[in-house]
Amino acid sequence: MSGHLDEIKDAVIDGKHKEIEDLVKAAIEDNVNINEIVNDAMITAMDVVGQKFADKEIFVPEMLVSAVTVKKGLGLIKPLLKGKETEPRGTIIMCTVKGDIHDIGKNLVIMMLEGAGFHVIDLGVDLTVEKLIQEVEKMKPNILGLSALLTTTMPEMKKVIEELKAQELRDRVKVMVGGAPVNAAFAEKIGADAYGKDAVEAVRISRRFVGQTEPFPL
Ligand code: B1M
Repeated sequence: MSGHLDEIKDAVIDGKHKEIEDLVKAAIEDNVNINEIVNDAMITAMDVVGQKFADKEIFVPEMLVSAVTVKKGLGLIKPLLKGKETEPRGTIIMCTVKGDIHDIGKNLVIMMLEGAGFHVIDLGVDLTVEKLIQEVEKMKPNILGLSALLTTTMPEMKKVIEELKAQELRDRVKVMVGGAPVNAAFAEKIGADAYGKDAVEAVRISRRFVGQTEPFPL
């Protein structure tokens, strides 16, 4: 691993939010691959942070400072991912489900989708089923993306899908689910259309889905 990647990874683990931007800038200037900065330095660092939290070596405040550090770093990466397409490929609503405020993964997926030319409506975190259904009816997206990082909030994804069915909207929108505790078997069990393992996979799936839904009534 290049020295830059080690430095960025350590800065995230140690929550050095004042230093992260200079470190990421330096890596970009030295032509370090952006995917490596994100995957091999930042995401790997968050896994270390998660393990330290599980082992009770650190607590919520430290985990939060690491999250802030990643967000600042990603802020510099975002403009570099912007795509060249002028016509949006399709519309995607993204959010983290009710009871869950983790948003780094969701934001990363959004950055990649926007870079690939999708119009993404970010509804943020802790989204109620009711609000989501309202937004689907109003914004008529091709795809609804749901993220969850807690095992306790995964059932919210099922609730959303059931409510889409109850409101006769299920055929009009593809549902993609993702987040660390989610897997393909869970996605299938709750009736989602796809499980996105990571941001790259989410883009691949979204490309496949656009144009495959029944249009919303006018
Ligand atoms: Co939380 N937290 N956290 N946390 N946190 C985890 C998830 C945990 C695994 C840590 C641990 O114990 N090892 C654990 C969950 C355990 C479980 O459910 N079994 C946990 C816990 C317990 C908690 C609290 C309950 C702690 C407490 O208060 N006692 C609390 C819950 C708050 C709440 O949500 N109600 C809490 C709080 C927090 C912070 C606020 C401090 C902070 C979040 C800040 C923020 O997001 N703005 C935080 C953090 C940072 C983490 C860890 C360390 C890192 C998460 C992360 O950002 N990963 C996490 C441990 C871990 O995951 N290793 C942990 C990096 C990110 C890029 O990965 O989100 O998986 P990820 O996204 C990936 C893929 O999953 C995928 O693409 C992304 C890029 O590859 N993906 C999708 C994600 N969404 C997708 C959607 C798609 C497709 C792909 O389509 C729609």
